Amino acid sequence: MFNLILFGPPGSGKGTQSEKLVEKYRLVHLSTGNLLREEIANKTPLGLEAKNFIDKGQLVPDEVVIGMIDSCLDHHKAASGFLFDGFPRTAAQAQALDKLLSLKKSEIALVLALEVSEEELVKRLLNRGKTSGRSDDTNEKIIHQRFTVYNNETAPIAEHYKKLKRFQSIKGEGSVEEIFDSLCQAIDKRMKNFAY
Ligand code: B4P
Repeated sequence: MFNLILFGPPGSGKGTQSEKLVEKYRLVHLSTGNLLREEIANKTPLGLEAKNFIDKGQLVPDEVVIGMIDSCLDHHKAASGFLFDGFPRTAAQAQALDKLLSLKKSEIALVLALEVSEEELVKRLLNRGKTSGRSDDTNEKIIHQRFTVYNNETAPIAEHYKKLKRFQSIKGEGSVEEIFDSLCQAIDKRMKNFAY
């Protein structure tokens, strides 16, 4: 299996690039953001709980998202690889992911981190908020709260993957196609040297 994590702050283009990458590399796309929004749209108890956190710019509790990922991995037993989009976001989630993959005798092959300035991120998120109806994208205060959570809880887990030499930063500003090309180059290079 070839497992990839797309890493980066809110609005860095993880969702946008994931859609293109899963098509090209035939990976199963696991976006915790999309899974949570589906639960919210279906008004499930999990969705109602998650909405409270998302609306405030906070992370949904670890046990909720880890449980979701666990059951998704179970549903795709024959997958040739996964693209994790927006997961892991905390140290506990990163540890849980390592454990779940090792049970499948697998691991993370590569973490690609999209680098985008905060000014550009705010612009993109407010712009998406105009049409998406996403409550977490319309209020600039909530957007800044999401950046604070990212800097405190998510950014530090990059160290774990840097130690394993599985981490690479990618310039996340420019056209969607330019960024996609940079991501593909990094993936192709890693695939050549990865036994799976
Ligand atoms: P997510 O759904 O993961 O979303 P995101 O971080 O806001 O956005 P992403 O980086 O995917 O940006 P996109 O491509 O859409 O998370 C939402 C919330 O769910 C979190 O805040 C949290 O509360 C909760 N959650 C999710 N996962 C969790 C976890 N593991 N643990 C706990 N809680 C969790 O791009 C953004 C915009 O930019 C789009 O409008 C796009 O069109 C535009 N754009 C993209 N690329 C561009 C480019 N190159 N140039 C210009 N614009 C671009």
